[in-house]
Amino acid sequence: MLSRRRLLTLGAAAGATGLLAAAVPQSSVAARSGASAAFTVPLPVPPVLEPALRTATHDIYRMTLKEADARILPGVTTRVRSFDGQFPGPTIRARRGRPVVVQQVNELGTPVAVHLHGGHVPQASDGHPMDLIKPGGSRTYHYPNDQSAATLWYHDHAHMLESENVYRGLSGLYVLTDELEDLLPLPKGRYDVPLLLRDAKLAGDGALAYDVHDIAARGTTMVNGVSRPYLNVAARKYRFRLVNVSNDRVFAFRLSDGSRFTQIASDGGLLPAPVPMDSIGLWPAERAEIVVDFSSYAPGTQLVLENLAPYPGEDAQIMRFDVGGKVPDPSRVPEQLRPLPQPGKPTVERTFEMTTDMAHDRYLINGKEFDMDRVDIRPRLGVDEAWTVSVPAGNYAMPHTFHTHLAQFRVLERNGKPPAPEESGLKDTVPLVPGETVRLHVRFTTYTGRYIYHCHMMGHSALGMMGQMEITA
Ligand SMILES: [Cu+2]
Repeated sequence: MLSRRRLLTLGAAAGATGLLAAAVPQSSVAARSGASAAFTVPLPVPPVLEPALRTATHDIYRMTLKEADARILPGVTTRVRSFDGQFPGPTIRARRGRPVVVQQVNELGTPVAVHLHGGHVPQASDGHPMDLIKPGGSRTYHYPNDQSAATLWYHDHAHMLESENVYRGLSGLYVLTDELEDLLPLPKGRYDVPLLLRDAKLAGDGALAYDVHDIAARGTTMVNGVSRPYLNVAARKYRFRLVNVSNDRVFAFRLSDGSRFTQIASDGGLLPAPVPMDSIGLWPAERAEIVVDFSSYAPGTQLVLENLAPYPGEDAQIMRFDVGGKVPDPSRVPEQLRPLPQPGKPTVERTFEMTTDMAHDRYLINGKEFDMDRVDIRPRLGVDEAWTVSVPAGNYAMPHTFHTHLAQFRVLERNGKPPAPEESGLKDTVPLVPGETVRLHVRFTTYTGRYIYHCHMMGHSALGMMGQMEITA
């Protein structure tokens, strides 16, 4: 069940951003949003990239960043910035303990920096906003894959350019698996489907229209790069990897008949135990994995994935599941998924206040805009830290998402209370509406050097809501 706290959070976000405030699962979004366009396009699944080379110890990939034509709307061509000609980018499937090397060749006219979101990677491979690949250049990133199975994603992070680059298409999926996850009887193979969700504003000719501020005008939603797809599903259980690859869009999903599903993972991988839900919030850069059981539906049933928090006048329908016949289903959701250690007792306290100075279009952390020449905090390796992140009430009623590079953290408290079960696993991105405070447990291991933390509403990070840390041994 969606916790009351989480629901209130979503409701507050909806109100705060001018979305419909009535984010109530029982209400009929379909009725409210009126007539809708048909679901005419089958859901594409981003292709899994083949390694250019497999050595005894590494998988080596090569991608080219270049412009490409996408088909977001049926019969309409949209020019995008792409990884390897794909929109979204190709999927990398990686295995814990087996490092991946990716050479990125930049054939775009803009500098880029490729960041593996949620990844535990050495500094030189983190895609720091100043470590740019200039047009015509290339860079090789090393991903050790020394962390638990998780749904990660890669995207551009070039300072002040990331917002437009990502908006124009520079993101893709990175699925990390491990032995522990393999042993669980969860839906696998073709029954494990990624859903990369985002929005955009399309001009009359199909071109992507980008305005860093005009986030409410992005009325075209996409799943895996197309608007309003359908997916033929068998009457059995599926695992869906929901990834919000939007710049600034807050989603809250439900199934059109209000039926329950089960959340099994958050940003950093499997939760300790499954959480039944009837709706789920997903903020920019967050991931949630859910299992949906279609076995109780008659063949021919159509279920719509709806957004409970559309902007006024927006279509709330995201995609449709068309249920087919029953097939054997050996999968199940076990009562225990993956135990998580109790976080250590923090010995360092830090505070991060996220504010906006609208008069000057400045987005600040602790009163400062990002400065690449300034180090804001200096965490030590292996030290348990508590980070208190807040968005002051009344701060232009602007929600934010706090994300740190390099570490998966744990939410210790939200507004002074223990986090909801679905927020109790490994996280790297956490939403806040004005008036909220979260207390996080953060601990850096293995890698030293300069990394960043920032708001993952990309319009905000591009306008300065970012800080720099230097991690030392
Ligand atoms: Cu923000």
